Amino acid sequence: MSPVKALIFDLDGVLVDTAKFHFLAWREMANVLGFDFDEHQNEALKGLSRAESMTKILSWGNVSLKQAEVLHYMQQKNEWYLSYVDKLTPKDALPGAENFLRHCKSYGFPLGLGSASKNARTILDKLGLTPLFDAIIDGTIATLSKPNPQVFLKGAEALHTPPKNCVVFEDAIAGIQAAHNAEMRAIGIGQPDVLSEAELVFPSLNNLDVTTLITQLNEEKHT
Ligand code: B16
Ligand code: MG
Repeated sequence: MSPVKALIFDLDGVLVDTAKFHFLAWREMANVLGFDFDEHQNEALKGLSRAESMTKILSWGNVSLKQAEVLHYMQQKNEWYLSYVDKLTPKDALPGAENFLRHCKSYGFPLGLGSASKNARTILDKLGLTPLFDAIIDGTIATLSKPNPQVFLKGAEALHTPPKNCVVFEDAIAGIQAAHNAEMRAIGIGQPDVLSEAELVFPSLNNLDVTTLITQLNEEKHT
């Protein structure tokens, strides 16, 4: 059993709920293009890159655009999205997130962020969480989307820790798969039926104890 030496966190859905802002901004764009989509469809966008989300949304509306228009609308969506992000404060971190990060740090674990978002640093700054991270790998550094393991492998490298000694916290199925593709163990944050591929699943980071969690992980038959 490989000892746990470093922890890597996804951002959206684990530390903060920015999915609702992505939804509002993408929906604004869809409405400008003459169609609509709902929150259920939005679930399928979680963890996807901006460009992949754009492709999926345009297919829902049966809209085809020239490449220059695609870039224009993605930029417009990002501006709308950032206008919501701009209002974030430290109180918007998900329940228990900051406490858990501090608790893990107090046990000496190096912490990494592994997010597909190109806006990850802005969001962490708004939440006041940036100083807690020893490495931040975001969508400006990782070019291959989850379930590709690139974002987490780069995180492990930046934390000077072999992948097998890293544990990932993720809310998206593709993110759990990315962790496993990196030969890391994955803790799901969300619903057990959705995140059944994860070694362990919790509803949130609230009230988690890192030593108990590692004990449970070591008892897991899949590890
Ligand atoms: P941006 P995560 C992801 O963040 C979101 O889940 C996904 O919905 C979004 O499309 C992606 O970031 C890119 O975000 O447009 O800000 O670059 O879950 O990997 O932290
Ligand atoms: Mg996520």
